[in-house]
Amino acid sequence: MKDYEVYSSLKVPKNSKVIMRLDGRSFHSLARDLNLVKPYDENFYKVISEVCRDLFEEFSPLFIYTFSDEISLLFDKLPYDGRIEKLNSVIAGFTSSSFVLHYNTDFKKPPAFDSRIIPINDENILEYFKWRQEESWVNCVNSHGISYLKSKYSNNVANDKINGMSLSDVHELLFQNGINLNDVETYKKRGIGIYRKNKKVVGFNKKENKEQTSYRSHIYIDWQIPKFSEEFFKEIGVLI
Ligand SMILES: Nc1nc2c(ncn2[C@@H]2O[C@H](COP(=O)(O)OP(=O)(O)OP(=O)(O)O)[C@@H](O)[C@H]2O)c(=O)[nH]1
Ligand SMILES: [Mg+2]
Repeated sequence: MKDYEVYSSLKVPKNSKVIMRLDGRSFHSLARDLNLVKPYDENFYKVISEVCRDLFEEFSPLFIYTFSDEISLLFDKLPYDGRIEKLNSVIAGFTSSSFVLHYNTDFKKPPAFDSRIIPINDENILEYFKWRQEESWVNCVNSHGISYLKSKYSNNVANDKINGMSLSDVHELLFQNGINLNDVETYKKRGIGIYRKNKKVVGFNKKENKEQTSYRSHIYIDWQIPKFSEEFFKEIGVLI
């Protein structure tokens, strides 16, 4: 019967870095069911950031990036010998359970995340994360735009209006009405990064009878990430 498990030996290419992207299933409905604050729900973002910490501790990626209901993990070494079925199912399952544990509320339906695997070359890592960060900005402008329009018009009219507008139109509309997106918190515009950072630890060396400085790495949740650049990825040790 094992012969029927035709996909179980499918693996990611050897020696390739890999990005896994998870996305909340029907989180539009989940946001409605849980009465999430629009356009940005601070508690939801805190929960997602803790899910990312769990993912980092469990699977040791190089870097995680998250905004809205999506999470991208960059790996250089993969668990399960790179087996695609294992990776997609275990990591999506782990993410969903972590989300439920951290949310600690009554859900109408069990939340789930989908998962995809993207093999990536070093040269394309920056491009990938810039692409997702650009999407985070689009999401920021549009979600503020639709919230503003819904405060003035019916849902249908607001949806029609925003569909006919470019990103800069929405930006301008918000600005004209006293909402300056420059003043919005960084994580809403650029998302959140999770990576290892060195912490300085000053101890006392009894043998040598003097203070000693060492560095210990810890998982850092960066709510103030810059616009992604080569320098940023070099600084956090993802690119050389
Ligand atoms: N109110 C509120 N909603 C949020 C927030 N973050 C994410 N969402 C919701 O999550 C959705 C994510 O978009 P998508 O992933 O495209 O839509 P989805 O409903 O999850 O659909 P699928 O991913 O295709 O299953 C948004 O449309 C919002 O409705 C938040 O901070 N506040
Ligand atoms: Mg989704």
